[in-house]
Amino acid sequence: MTSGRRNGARQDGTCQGGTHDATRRDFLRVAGAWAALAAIPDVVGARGRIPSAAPIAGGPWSARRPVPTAAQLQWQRDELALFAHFTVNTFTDREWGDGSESPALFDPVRLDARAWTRVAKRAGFRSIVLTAKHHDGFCLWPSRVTSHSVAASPWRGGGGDVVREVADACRADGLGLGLYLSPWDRHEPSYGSGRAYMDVYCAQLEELLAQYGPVCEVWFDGANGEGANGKRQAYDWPRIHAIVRQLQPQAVMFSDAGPDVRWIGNEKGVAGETCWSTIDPVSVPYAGYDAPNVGELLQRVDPHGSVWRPGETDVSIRPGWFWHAQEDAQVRSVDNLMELYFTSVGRNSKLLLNVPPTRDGVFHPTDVARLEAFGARRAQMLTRDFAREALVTGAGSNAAAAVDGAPDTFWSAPAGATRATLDLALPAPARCNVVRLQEPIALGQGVERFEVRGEGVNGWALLATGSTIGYCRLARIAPRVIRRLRVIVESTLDVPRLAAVSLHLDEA
Ligand code: FUL
Repeated sequence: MTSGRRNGARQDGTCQGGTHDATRRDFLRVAGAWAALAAIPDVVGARGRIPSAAPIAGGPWSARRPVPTAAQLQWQRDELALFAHFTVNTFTDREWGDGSESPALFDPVRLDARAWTRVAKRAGFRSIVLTAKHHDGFCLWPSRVTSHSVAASPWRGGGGDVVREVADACRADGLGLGLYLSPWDRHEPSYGSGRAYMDVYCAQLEELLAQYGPVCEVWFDGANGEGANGKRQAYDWPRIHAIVRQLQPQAVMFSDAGPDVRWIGNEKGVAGETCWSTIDPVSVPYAGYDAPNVGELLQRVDPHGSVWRPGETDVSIRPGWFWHAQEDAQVRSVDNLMELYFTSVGRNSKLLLNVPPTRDGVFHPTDVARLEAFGARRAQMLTRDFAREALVTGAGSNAAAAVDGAPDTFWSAPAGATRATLDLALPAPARCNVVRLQEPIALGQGVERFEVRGEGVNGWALLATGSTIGYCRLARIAPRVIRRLRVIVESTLDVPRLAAVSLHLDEA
C-alpha cells in the first residue's frame, strides 16, 4: 500500500512470469517528487483520536507513555487478517489496471464468499480486508457515483454486490470486515481535479461505511499516480478520516501514516527486529509520503514517539497481489508462512496475508491447503505451553500472572526498577525451540532490551536476546530440554512488566 514501496507490481501493471520487479517506490520516483507536494499533510492524526497516555507509577520516567485505544488493542490481539485482492485485474492478468478495463470482463461465476470466510476462520484469521476498489477504479459494489462497477458487469446479471456478499459471510462466520478503497483511481474522470474527485471518493467511502454493517478496518493505500490528463490529485485526509470516525468510530484506519495503524515499511512480511508501536507522527506525515529510508523507519519507528500507531505487515501468499495462473506453483510453503508469522506477529506487528481469489471467485486449492496447514501448525505449536503453571519468582507483584495464560494479567517489577529478572521452574523438563514473551500493551510498550536464559542438562545457556517485545515476541532457539528459565529485562522505558512467558515446540 503505501509510502513508496510495494513490490507487487511492475510499472506497467503487467505480471510477467511471477516476477514483480518494480516497487511502488520506483514508480513514485519515476513520477517525480510531486506526490509530497500534492498530498495534504495530516500530521496530527485522526480527528478526535489522539491516543491517551498511561500514568507511570513511580520510577524515573517522568513522561506519560502512549497506550492503544480499545480498537487498536483488539486489532493487535486478532494477530491475523486475510487480504483479498480481487477486481478486473483478476481477469486481465495484471497487477495494476489502467482504468480502461471493460466491466464486461468481471464474471466470477462460482463466487462463494462463505467459502472464503470458512477457510479464513479455520486457519485462525479474524478478519478479511477486501479491495472494494483498487487503482483501476472498478467498484466491487454498485456505487451510485460511478457506472464503473459490478452493476455494469455480467456477474449475477448486473445485480451482484461483492462487498455485500463478503460482509454477510464475515458476519455469518464471526469475522471482521475490512475495506480497501484506493484513493488513486485511474478510471474516474475527475481524478486530479482536487475537490471534485474528493467528492466522488468521499461519496464512495460513505457508501461503503454506511451500507454494510460494522467495518473493523479501513485500508488506505498511499499510491497516488498521475491522472490520464497529467493532473495530480491532492487527498484531503482530514476529510476522509472524519468520515470514518463518524460512520464507523470503532474501525481502525491503516496507511503509511495511520492514523491508527501504520504500514510496516515493506511488502516482504518483515517487521523490524526492533519494532515499536509508538511514533512521532511528523516523521511520516501522510499516506504515500516518500523519503529516503522511510521503509526502514516504518519497520522500527520510535520508542519516544508521542502517538500509539502499531505496524501492520501486509504480504501476499503468492508473488503478486492478484491471482495469476502462472503463479499457482509459487504459493508460499507452510514453513515460509510460519516464518512470516515469526517476522510479523512475533515482532510486535500484525500479519495481513493476501490470498487472492481466482477468476471463479474462489480461493485456489493450493492456497486453501497451505492456509489450513499453516493454521494447524500454529495451533500445534501454541497450544502446548511448557511453561504454563511454572513456579515463578520475581521481585514486584503478581509473578505467577506471567504463566497463567491470561493476556490481561501481568507481572510488574517494583516501581522505579530499570532492570528486573523473572525466574521460572518448569513443572517438568521439556524439549522446546520457541520462546514467547508478551508485554501488557494496554499499559503501553516499554522493554528496550532483554535476554532469556535456560537451564538444561548441560547447565545454563543464553537462549535469546532482543530489543523490543511489545504485544508479542517470538524467538526461535536451538531445540533443547529446559527445566528452568530466566527472563531478564535489561533496559526499559517503563516499569518492567510481562503479561506472558511461554515455551513451545514448533515441529515442522
Ligand atoms: C500497493 C498497491 O499498489 C498494490 O497493488 C497492493 O494493493 C498493495 C497491497 O498495496 O501499494
